Amino acid sequence: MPRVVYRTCTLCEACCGIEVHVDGGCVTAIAGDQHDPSSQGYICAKAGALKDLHEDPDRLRQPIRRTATGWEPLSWRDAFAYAAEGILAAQRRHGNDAVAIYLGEPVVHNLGALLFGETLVAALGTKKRFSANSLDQFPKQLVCHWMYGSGLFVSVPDVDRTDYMLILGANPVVSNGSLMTAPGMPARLRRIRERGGRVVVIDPRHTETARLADEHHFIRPGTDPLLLAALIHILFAEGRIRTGRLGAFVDGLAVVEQAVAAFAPEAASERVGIGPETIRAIARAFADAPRAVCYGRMGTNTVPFGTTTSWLIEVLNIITGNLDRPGGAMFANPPVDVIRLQPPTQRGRWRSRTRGTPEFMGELPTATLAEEIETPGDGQIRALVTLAGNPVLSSPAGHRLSDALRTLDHLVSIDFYLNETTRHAHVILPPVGPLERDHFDVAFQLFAVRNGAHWSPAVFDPPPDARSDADILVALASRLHWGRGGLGRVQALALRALLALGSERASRIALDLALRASPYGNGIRPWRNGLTLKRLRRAVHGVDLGPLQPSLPDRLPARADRGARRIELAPREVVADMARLRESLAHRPPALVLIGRREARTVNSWSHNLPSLVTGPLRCVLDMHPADAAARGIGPGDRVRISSRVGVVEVPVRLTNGVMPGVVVLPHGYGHRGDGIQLAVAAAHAGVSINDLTDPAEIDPLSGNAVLNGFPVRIEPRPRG
Ligand SMILES: Nc1nc2c(c(=O)[nH]1)N[C@H]1C(S)=C(S)[C@@H](COP(=O)(O)OP(=O)(O)OC[C@H]3O[C@@H](n4cnc5c(=O)[nH]c(N)nc54)[C@H](O)[C@@H]3O)O[C@H]1N2
Ligand SMILES: Nc1nc2c(c(=O)[nH]1)N[C@H]1C(S)=C(S)[C@@H](COP(=O)(O)OP(=O)(O)OC[C@H]3O[C@@H](n4cnc5c(=O)[nH]c(N)nc54)[C@H](O)[C@@H]3O)O[C@H]1N2
Ligand code: SF4
Ligand SMILES: [Mo]
Repeated sequence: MPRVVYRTCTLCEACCGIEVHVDGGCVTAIAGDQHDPSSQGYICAKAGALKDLHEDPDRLRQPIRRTATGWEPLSWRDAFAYAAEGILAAQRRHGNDAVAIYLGEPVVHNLGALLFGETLVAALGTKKRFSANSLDQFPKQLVCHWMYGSGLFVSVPDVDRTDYMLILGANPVVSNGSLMTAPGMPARLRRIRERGGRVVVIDPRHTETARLADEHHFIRPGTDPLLLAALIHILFAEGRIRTGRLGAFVDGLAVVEQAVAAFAPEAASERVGIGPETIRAIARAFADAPRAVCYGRMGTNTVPFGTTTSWLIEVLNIITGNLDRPGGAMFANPPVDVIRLQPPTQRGRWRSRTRGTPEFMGELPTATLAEEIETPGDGQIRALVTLAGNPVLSSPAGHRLSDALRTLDHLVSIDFYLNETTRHAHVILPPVGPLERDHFDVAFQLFAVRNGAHWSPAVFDPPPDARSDADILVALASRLHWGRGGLGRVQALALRALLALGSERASRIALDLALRASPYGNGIRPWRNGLTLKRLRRAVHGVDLGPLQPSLPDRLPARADRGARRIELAPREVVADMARLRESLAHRPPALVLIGRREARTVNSWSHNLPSLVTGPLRCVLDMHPADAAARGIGPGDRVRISSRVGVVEVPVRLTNGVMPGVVVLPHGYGHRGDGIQLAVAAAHAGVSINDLTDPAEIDPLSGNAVLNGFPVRIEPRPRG
């Protein structure tokens, strides 16, 4: 019988509502759900690939173990025992911190992995936790931790009500928005202009987003903090500071004025690559707009001044009175209030053994993972668990990490692909695919531009003897606990309850309680008409919970270091970093720097095995300005050799005026070449990995975030023969 299941797409942060049309065990079509209040029918080209993923013959459906003669299937029982044994052995011999965990990006698109990943981390009892967070948005989260009191209390651009949107280092038309859950960005940007507003894009590339903007300015990679400091400098110099009602609970305005004093537009302009008069015009237009917002993403985070740049963006929004007001930068009020349900975020409880960087939110920088494995001594990593991650393609010097993984005593990968990372595993525990499990977005409602909630039921029953991420995590955690007893009493009781209920029922109960406890819920009063899981499940298209509301200072998270609910406009460590920024003005910039690129039909490193996403022309090509090419004797379509401090790759070149001279652009997520991967389609579109060039020695010193954009490279024509 044909049927339709309504749910959300789990492939990116937009969380679009989709209709999955099914006949028997087959997906017949995937369409946008017109009745989803958030996405209203919008989907991108990737949604249809959920069908490919469901059907992918390369997707692992049974645990496998590496043997001297190749991979060997084994039962779940044996797989869990084998996985746990190796971890326990390493911990017995070398201590808990000899076992690390890496959590990849898809964890946040997976309710079970999000909830029970924490259970596994607790059972491991290790300080060696790594994730994609430190390859991505940690700078922004650290700034929110310092300024607002929680790394999870993240400001979001109110794109639907703003009159002026200044976009730095983000390409939401292709990425579909990040730390901004806003499906259908092209239409939302167009509507800003239709209502008389302006969209201004600052990017070293003339991006797909820039094409929809009123203004686009090239910027030299990594210099956004200079531009932002100059904008703020102008606002102080011209007496345009208007904190409005925020003034009552913001501290540190005078410190900020001091901190930007040296950054007049004339001082910054040359390095930034934007003229002083243009910088002045942007500052004035931003300040004069009735409602304005500055929004920065990957290009402002994965750079040497990631934290300081992210801070200056918040400062610009606050000193123009645009924080916590419609059309500015606002805070979502999610149906599962993660901030209230979790202990406050922390930093600096321990440090990286090799680099001395402080832990943030329990994590160490992923840029240090390889050296933590390589460097002998107390706390050397001997065993690793990867959960939904492919750090060999996604982290700096991935080729070096690949070699390091080979030396581990034990690697357990929870993943449904045999890819560049998991091929080094001793055992792979593959979960079901996204259509075979329920889902609810806990993470992305925190970043939504409009409050809402959507329950996504499984489209198919999982195949017999299959396990979800939740099942796998709980089973592995309990085996570790039985073997070592690492959990505290409360956690051990919770684990027992989990095992008794089953992870699926346990997640539903937890979610129902969280919804009831939220401002939209009925508490436990059955006569009140609030949100419960039952009601949510009946609303198959999802529910709208209204526009974002001003909510400060009341909702500023309570924090240990300050009694009152106040905003710290000038956190000490970022202010101190302004000295480093000043010094950077004196450095000679490299002749050629490399930045990344996302393309419409990719999902980081793991979409290239989905046939519908790899059709069309070759996409792992280097974009280069014709003048830079001519200076090096390079013609269109030539293969070139790119070298950085850490590696060399060869790719074809595409000449375009759409990049700034002095900047070259390569997409990430490619490089499907290693022996022993089981990705037939991806291997035919292998490309090269940009992360064989990125340098793990370069990090943002405050957050430990990796530098993935704007690093120096040399480019030569490939030697012939
Ligand atoms: N140079 C450069 N590097 C980058 C970036 C860049 O812009 N430039 N971007 C960075 C960013 S923003 C991110 S977020 C990271 C991503 O870094 P990672 O998360 O390490 O890498 P992904 O490519 O997302 O790989 C996800 C893995 O999860 C598996 N997977 C998918 N769904 C599931 C699931 O439901 N359960 C389980 N168990 N596994 C699943 C896939 O098979 C794949 O192996 O890459 C970063 N790396
Ligand atoms: N199609 C697709 N969508 C995705 C993903 C994907 O792989 N493919 N990945 C998802 C993930 S994990 C994330 S985190 C988001 C990321 O979402 P975005 O941040 O919106 O995506 P990016 O394409 O990385 O955009 C970064 C932009 O910064 C620019 N840039 C680079 N360096 C600088 C700089 O120094 N200054 C300035 N001003 N700009 C700079 C780049 O040219 C690029 O346009 O996308 C998500 N959505
Ligand atoms: S934008 Fe595309 S990939 Fe992202 S959630 Fe929507 S349909 Fe899925
Ligand atoms: Mo990301």
